Amino acid sequence: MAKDMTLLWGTGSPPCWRVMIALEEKNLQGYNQKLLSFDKMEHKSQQVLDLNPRGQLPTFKHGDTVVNESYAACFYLESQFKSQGNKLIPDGQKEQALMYQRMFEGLTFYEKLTAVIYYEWFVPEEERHDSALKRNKEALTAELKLWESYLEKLGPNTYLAGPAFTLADVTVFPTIGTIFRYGLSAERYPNLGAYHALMKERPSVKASWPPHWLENPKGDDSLKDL
Ligand SMILES: N[C@@H](CCC(=O)N[C@@H](CS)C(=O)NCC(=O)O)C(=O)O
Repeated sequence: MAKDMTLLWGTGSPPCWRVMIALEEKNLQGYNQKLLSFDKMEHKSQQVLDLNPRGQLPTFKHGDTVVNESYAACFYLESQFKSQGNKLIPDGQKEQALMYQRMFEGLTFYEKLTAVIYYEWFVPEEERHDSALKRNKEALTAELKLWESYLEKLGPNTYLAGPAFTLADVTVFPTIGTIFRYGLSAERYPNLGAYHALMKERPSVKASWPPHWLENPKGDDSLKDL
């Protein structure tokens, strides 16, 4: 089945990682995949642009259907392969509402993360200000405290929307994994630390762990003081 799927992706990209986790959870291993290099600007190659005019990764195709946005691809896979692999949208009214809520808050979380870790990539040198980066770090810290409190309220060994693993974990974990890669302190954020440890052991997450993180297990630690 997965032979008619193609994923163009980049290592360490949280949006790509979301789709890779979803594919694993739905037992869709064996899809065609091509690892592209952002450094070499391969995300702007004709192969990508033909499918994705934004020139972004992930770029994903199933048969002749293209679904590039990572959230869209995750919803699409769950809906098309409902009874295959793990069920990713809970039936319960409260659990479902919380899942949607956390998924879309996850976009804000990701935006606040990138405003810090990709600051130099996003902002040309002459427009950078220490005060702006400081403000972005404060906004990320406030966001981290919010997620820490969400997990604390749910209790130990929880996923983001309650006791079941859902699309909220598929879409938001790559952000949390990246934050720890950049040195976030599990002592200062014990609930996020426990969640990160739980998710690291999940087969879908292990199978899709960014290859360059495996090669260099120690990332930079620019978020260690948040
Ligand atoms: N909203 C898109 C975002 C994808 C995205 O931002 N991808 C980044 C890599 S993490 C990218 O390709 N950036 C290159 C660019 O925008 O030119 C999604 O969730 O799929």
